[in-house]
Amino acid sequence: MSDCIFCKIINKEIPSEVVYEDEVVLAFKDINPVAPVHVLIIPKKHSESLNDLSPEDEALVGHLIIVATRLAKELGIADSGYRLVNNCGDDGGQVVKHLHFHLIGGKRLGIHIC
Ligand code: DGP
Repeated sequence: MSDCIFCKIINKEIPSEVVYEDEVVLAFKDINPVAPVHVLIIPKKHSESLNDLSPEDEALVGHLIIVATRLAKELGIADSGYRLVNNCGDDGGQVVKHLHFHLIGGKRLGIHIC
């Protein structure tokens, strides 16, 4: 989508610190990290949110999560623990309307989820 900031990051029109990339997924450092490790994992195909997914996206979503677990290991937070978060829609706190998962870790996170 032409006005989507994450599509621009995928297309390298906006710079980012990429930590992983393949044909269908991009992972890059969040511009406003809330923890020592804060990476965004996104599908290259534009979907606005989890609400846009269909059964055909099952493998893609599985791949996004497997990439997240691999990155957690590579970034050294797998053993200590981490959070994999999706904000869906306005009430869910989603600001950027391109599906993404936050991989957050490297410190003891608060227990509150709302
Ligand atoms: P969310 O609230 O779930 O939509 O989180 C969006 C995240 O995207 C937020 O943590 C900040 C991050 N973000 C927004 N714009 C940019 C950008 O241009 N570059 C990078 N690296 N991250 C961005």
